[in-house]
Amino acid sequence: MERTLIILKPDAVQRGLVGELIARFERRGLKISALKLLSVSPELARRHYAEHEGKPFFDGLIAYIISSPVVVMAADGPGAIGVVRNTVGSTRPAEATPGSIRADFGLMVGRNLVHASDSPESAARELALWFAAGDFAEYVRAIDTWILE
Ligand code: DAT
Ligand code: MG
Repeated sequence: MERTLIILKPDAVQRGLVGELIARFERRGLKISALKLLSVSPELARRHYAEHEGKPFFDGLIAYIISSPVVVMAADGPGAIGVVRNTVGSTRPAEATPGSIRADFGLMVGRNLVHASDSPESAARELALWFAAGDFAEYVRAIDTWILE
C-alpha cells in the first residue's frame, strides 16, 4: 500500500471546490489518512517547492501557494502515488486529459488547483514536511473489501 501527499491549493479553497475534489479521491477508492487546512508560511512553501528554486516561475509559485489557506491530505491505496497523479492530470490544465481535475476545473499552469507527490521519494519527503508521525490515522474501512481485491 502506498501513501501520497495531496494539496488542494488556494484556488481550490477559494473556489469552494474542496468537497468536490476530495470526493474524487474518495470515489476512486483512496483512503484519507490525514487531513488539515492551514495557512502556509513562506518557509514551508519554499521547502516544499525546493526543487524549483531558481526557475523563472518560482517566486510566483510561492506567492500563489501562500496567498490563501490550503487543504493538505495524505491518501492511501495500491499505487496511490501514480493513481493520484493521473486523477490530478498534467501540470498544464490546457494539456490535461478531460476527466482529470486540472482539465475539468482549470485553464492555466499557475492556477492548477492541486499538488500531488510525483514519486515514492517525493511522497516520503513531502509527507514528513507537512505532517508529524502522529497525524496519520490507521484504520480499516468496512467498504474496503469492495474496493481492494
Ligand atoms: P506538478 O505540480 O504537476 O508536479 P511541477 O512539479 O513541474 O508540476 O511544478 C510545480 C508547480 O509549479 C506546477 O504545479 C505549476 C508551477 N509550474 C511548473 N512549471 C511552470 C511553468 N513553466 N510556468 C509557470 N508555472 C509552472
Ligand atoms: Mg511536482
